[in-house]
Amino acid sequence: MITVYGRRNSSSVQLVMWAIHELGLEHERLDYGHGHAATNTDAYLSMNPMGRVPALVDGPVSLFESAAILRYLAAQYGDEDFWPSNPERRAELDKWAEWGKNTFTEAVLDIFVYDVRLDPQTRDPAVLHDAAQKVSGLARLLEDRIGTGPFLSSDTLTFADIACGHILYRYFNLDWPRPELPNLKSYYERLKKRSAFSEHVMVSYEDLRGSY
Ligand SMILES: N[C@@H](CCC(=O)N[C@@H](CS)C(=O)NCC(=O)O)C(=O)O
Repeated sequence: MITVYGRRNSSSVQLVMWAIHELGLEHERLDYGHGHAATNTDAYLSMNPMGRVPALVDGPVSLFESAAILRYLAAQYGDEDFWPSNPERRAELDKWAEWGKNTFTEAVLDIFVYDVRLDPQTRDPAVLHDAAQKVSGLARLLEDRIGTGPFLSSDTLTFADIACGHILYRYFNLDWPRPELPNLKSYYERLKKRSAFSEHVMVSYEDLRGSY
């Protein structure tokens, strides 16, 4: 049985939970992190020495870092479509998975911090301007890569869609001047139709408002 430690309004936890549900894995999720059980205990730090969420335990396997967890789940439980065994085919997707989880997600989270986590009194509009410029440029890359899709692999959803797509709920719901990108919008609409996405990624972040 897989155990996930982490609150459902964390984007890193959402990435893991989306993957678990796409793969149909038996699991439990326990609420840890901001506003929930503490992550600075010895027991928790033995699973994730960063004291962050998520952590995952699957029998003898104990992991932290959501992208590493995603790749583990994909390699252990995914089929050939979700996690291609051919190194070239997988690497073509993995470069976008890496970019999605690091470059793109981190940039979107700068807008998240501005729009949601900061007290409105402390916001500097110049910060939003710079973050919006950056995210817009990155989103245009994803727009071109997706094209008419339907997914990054072109026909079926893979681990790379989860790494890139898990942050799109925030991308499309935060208050910022989004560029018009029709391919990205259609891709998001396709993801929204998946029950694993709507249940585990489209999660309210209102509890995090003003929490910096
Ligand atoms: N790179 C890490 C980031 C982990 C991280 O920063 N998690 C945030 C939530 S997204 C966290 O633990 N926040 C503090 C808390 O919830 O106590 C990963 O992808 O797992």
